[in-house]
Amino acid sequence: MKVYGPNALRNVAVTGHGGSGKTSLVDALAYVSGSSRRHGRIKDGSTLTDTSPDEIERQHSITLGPAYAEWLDTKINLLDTPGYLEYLGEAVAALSVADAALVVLSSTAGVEVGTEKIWELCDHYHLPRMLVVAAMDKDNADFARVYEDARTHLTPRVVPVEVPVGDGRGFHGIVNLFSGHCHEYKGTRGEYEVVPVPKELEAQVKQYSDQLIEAVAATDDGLIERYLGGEQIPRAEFTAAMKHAVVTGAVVPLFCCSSDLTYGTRTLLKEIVELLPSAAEAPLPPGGDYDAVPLLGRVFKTVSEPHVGDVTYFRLYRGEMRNGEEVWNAEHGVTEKINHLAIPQGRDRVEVERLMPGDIGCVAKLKDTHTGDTFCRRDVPVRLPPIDFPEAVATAALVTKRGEEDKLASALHRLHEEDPSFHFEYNSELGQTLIHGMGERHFETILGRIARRYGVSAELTRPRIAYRETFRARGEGQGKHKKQTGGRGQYGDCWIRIRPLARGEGYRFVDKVVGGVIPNKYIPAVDRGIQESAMRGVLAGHPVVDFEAECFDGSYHDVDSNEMSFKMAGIQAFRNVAPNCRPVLLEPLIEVETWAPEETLGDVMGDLSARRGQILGTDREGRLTRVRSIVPAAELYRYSTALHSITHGRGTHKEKFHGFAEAPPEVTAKVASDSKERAELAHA
Ligand SMILES: Nc1nc2c(ncn2[C@@H]2O[C@H](COP(=O)(O)OP(=O)(O)OP(=O)(O)O)[C@@H](O)[C@H]2O)c(=O)[nH]1
Ligand SMILES: [Mg+2]
Repeated sequence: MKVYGPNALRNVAVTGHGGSGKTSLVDALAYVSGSSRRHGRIKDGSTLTDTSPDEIERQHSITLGPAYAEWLDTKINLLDTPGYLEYLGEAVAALSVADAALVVLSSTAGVEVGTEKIWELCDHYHLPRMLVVAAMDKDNADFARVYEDARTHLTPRVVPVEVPVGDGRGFHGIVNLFSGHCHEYKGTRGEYEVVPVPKELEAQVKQYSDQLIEAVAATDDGLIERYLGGEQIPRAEFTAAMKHAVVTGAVVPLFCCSSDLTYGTRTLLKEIVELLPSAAEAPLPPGGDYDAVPLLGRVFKTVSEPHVGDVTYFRLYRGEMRNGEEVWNAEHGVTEKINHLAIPQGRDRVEVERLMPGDIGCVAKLKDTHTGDTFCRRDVPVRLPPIDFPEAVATAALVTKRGEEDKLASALHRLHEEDPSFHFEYNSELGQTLIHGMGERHFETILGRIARRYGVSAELTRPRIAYRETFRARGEGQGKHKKQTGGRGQYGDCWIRIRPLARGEGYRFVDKVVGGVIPNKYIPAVDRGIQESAMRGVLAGHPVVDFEAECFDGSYHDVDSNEMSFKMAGIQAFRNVAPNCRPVLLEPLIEVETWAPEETLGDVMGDLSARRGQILGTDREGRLTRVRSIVPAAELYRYSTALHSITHGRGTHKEKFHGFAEAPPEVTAKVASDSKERAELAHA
């Protein structure tokens, strides 16, 4: 394999909404360039970057897939990303190491939610972009409409640089506005013949050309003067100005292609080389001054592969890396030996002796290196800021067979290191393992991997709810603990008053004992007893909160009293008094923000009401409407799945803990009876 230096490298994240044609395009580009030997197809499960069994089975991408295409003495690294929002973490990882993005638009659907989300992320990472309308050969493909859509919903700076000849099944050529040539496609490797521009397209070509030249000239004072003076701008000069406009984001060029037919792929390869920044030109990652750092690389993906073990993918920013060398992982403080240094092409790895700065490589069997880590030299340690993985939006509980809990935890741990967009915890209050991530589809993928790779089967269930209890009335009473069993006895006696506190105030203990009726040293024991008993609940076994307990009287025995006896007295007192203080159940409430298209709003709000949600308000955000609501946590299980189906995949949501509120009587009754059942089962 040829060695490419930073000037001859392009790092491009191929992104867009789910199913827009990214994987097919990456495959076609690699194939047409000659860097990949066959032209794979989604339906045959033979593409370069959808290689895992679950990707092949579901026919969509789940993880990011690295590939490359060599064209015009340049190595174009293509990072194929999944489009579905459940796997957004993978797209974020790719964007965080790319120098530019190729945003793929569906020729039939145009701009979709995923496109908008990706667009925001590209803004966040300040990435130069090219847009491409893929699958132009599909029935109902409509280039003009998609262009209009991109202009209104993504950016007014989008400018077509190509005009398709024929839409849908009739798609057979492309007019290139740079050259003014019309390409008529022949063959299956993007080959074409130059033919005259069809008469019926002349007006359109003229309009788009003028628009393109004006847009580019406008970014350069000298150029605009010459253009307005009627001068023809030479091609090389125009390309340089165009590149500058693309890199600064002043212009976003729009292309079109068909990956299935390979039409338009050669131009796309050429324009990636000509218009997108090289690894030498692209800025170093933000977060520090890395100019003088001799070695800097970022791990953006790790995956454990059958027969190979862990494979680590990284982007090198500074310094060369040689096979057999050692690097320092500052995150985990370990020296890692680089063995089998390779360049990834889908699931294949082309072994190389050295990797140049700017390139993307992979290495097998590292000791302790995970997604997001930084490679550097031990004498100049650096840690790049962490990758901004998206916040979790869904939670579920996991159950596994008895005795498999440890295996499950260690499998989840391994997988989390590969995919930091999910995390998990054992919640001791609920007695459940909880998983937080991007949605049920994400969880199912994770469970599938755990089963296949580690042989642990687990299922998703409804998470238990962390209810609380509190009081609505005051009460007072005694707790007396007295035991006389042969030798030394036990004696503790206290009187307490309980008073409700405001929501969120927690627990307060007040010592009102006078005259030493309970010796000072035993009073903390009474407090502990009350707290311990309150933890076990009154109504339904959930911790009691927001109340004050005041100890105001009691008695003791010179010989038999001790701390234990007064703790028992505190427990007794709470048990006696609490049932008379009108205990109530508190349920956790979640603040939910839902984004949905206007036309689905009725259904979205109806669904929230059915979940006992209280709508706080709605407002417009771009093309979507945001609905703010407060919904009981108990009603939110599988909300992301429901929202997905109500909005046909276009809705998203965020959750944030809001607080506790008194549960309605029917909920209280149900929770209390469930808790009684559980207690009886436990005693049986
Ligand atoms: N007719 C036609 N179909 C295409 C073309 N490109 C992709 N498709 C089809 O469109 C569907 C989606 O293509 P993918 O390449 O998987 O799209 P993707 O953007 O990678 O999808 P995700 O990974 O799920 O986000 C598949 O059924 C493809 O066969 C094309 O050029 N022409
Ligand atoms: Mg894909």
